[in-house]
Amino acid sequence: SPNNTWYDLVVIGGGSGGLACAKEAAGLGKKVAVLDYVDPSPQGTHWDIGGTCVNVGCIPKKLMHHASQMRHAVHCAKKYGWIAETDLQKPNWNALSNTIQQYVRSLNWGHKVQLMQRNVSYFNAKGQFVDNNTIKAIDKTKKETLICGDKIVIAVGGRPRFPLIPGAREFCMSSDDVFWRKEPLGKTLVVGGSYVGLECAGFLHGLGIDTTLMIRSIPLRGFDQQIAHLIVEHMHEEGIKIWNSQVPVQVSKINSGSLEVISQLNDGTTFANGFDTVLLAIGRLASTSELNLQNVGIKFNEENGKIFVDEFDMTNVGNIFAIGDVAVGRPELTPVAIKAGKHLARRLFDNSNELTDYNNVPTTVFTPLEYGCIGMSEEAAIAEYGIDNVEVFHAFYKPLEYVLTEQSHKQCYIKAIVLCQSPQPILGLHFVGPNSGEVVQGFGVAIKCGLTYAQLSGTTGIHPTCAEEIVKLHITKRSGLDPTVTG
Ligand code: FAD
Ligand code: NA7
Repeated sequence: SPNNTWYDLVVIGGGSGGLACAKEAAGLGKKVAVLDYVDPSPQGTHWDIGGTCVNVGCIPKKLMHHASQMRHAVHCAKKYGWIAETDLQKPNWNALSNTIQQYVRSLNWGHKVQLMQRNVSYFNAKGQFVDNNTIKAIDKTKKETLICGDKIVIAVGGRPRFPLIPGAREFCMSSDDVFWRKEPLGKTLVVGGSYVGLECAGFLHGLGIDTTLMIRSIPLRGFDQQIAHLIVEHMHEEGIKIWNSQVPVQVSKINSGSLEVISQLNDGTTFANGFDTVLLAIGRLASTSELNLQNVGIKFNEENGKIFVDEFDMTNVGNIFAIGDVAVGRPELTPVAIKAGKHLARRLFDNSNELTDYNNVPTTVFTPLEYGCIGMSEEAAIAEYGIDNVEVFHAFYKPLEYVLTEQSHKQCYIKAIVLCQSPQPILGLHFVGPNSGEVVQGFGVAIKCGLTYAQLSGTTGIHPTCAEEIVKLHITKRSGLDPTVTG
């Protein structure tokens, strides 16, 4: 009955991880509650159930990326004999964002239906710990409900971080806002060298927006740096302005209504520039500051709010678990959060002992030229095994689909990092080119199975594709030979 507020499982956060965990537990016959609540961004943007991926992450991002890739479509079609009067300039932003938002709303609705079908109780309310079995749920009218659970799962994810500089929260947006904006952005500055910053700068430029990307140190920290630089070089050649080694120190609104950004170089020099929009992508903070973790003594990292967990995703409090972006040391990716949620529910309620494998997780950066990878970067492999024990096979190749349209293939590159010691397992695979995510997914399966260089080379290619260049890799970096693929 609605008055009975005791559950087998209470999940705080209805995003990728929380929903997966709740649905799995309900499927195992357990009584489950999910709380999901979205605090508006400093710019006032808010959204419905489903979390970051559905509303302000993977889904709208990939759709914007895809839309931006269409810019060349008519131009290229003409080369293939299609008759078109004009080239595409820029889309109607309002039409594009409406289409994406409509789709996102259909996903929100789908999540609610799925919870209903599995008899999961959904509370559109913010959760806070009272004690280690009791959660206070506060809805938008400030009404409070106490919800009790045997097991509690924290899956609250994170939100964009804002720098402590004048004007950041008042005048700048983040990835939480860009997908929900009704009006076109105008001349835009994107700040941050993370994948989120690069992807946003990439699709905005592709959508015909005058775009500048500001990077404080290196692009894509943690990713293979040779590839990171190829990606940024490609963005620069596409026409995105790249401003290196600087940070914004102040943002203010000037009379015309546009924004003045004061930036500072490493040597202390400052200068001012005007933009219509400033998008900050300088990292994320876990959404734990209002959970009252101290009420139950849950240990977390003071710097980024992330919760410490063991290999079973358990916090230091025995009946409380944390999964997804909110947990320390987990790759911040949707499929990782979903797997963690499902596995946790099975361990808690189905006598399973299967753990989530947080290693060798494939991923793709959806920059204008996509970058897919799995496993170690070249520098990480060398740091771990020593330069003499690592062989790097590489190739610059030309996608067939680029030939007739004279698109630049300068940065289309592949490398496999191989451990020299028999049986020569592949430690890392990096692919830059069209449809990277589609290409790397299958190789991810092989690497999880322990793929060796001999097995890779023993595989027959599919012709004519870009992916076949991976099984054809044979030039080592050490040899110094030209890695350009010729016919
Ligand atoms: P979330 O999905 O963030 O869900 C947490 C939910 O909890 C949210 O709805 C939040 O509002 C709610 N909440 C927070 N506090 C409370 C509270 N106290 N009470 C109730 N509810 C609360 N990953 C990929 O795999 N591929 C991609 O292409 C990709 N692109 C991305 C692009 C961008 C711009 C961003 C920002 C992220 C992207 N990610 C991508 C990462 C992915 O979105 C996250 O890893 C994933 O959503 C994490 O899931 P989660 O369940 O941990 O948290
Ligand atoms: P990351 O990966 O922490 O990246 C943050 C980026 O923003 C990074 O390029 C930082 O540069 C930059 N940054 C940080 N603070 C500032 C300030 N104050 N000014 C300018 N630039 C700044 O964050 P994400 O949340 O985007 O990535 C999440 C996950 O993606 C991460 O866990 C990885 O698995 C991949 P820096 O390199 O520090 O100089």
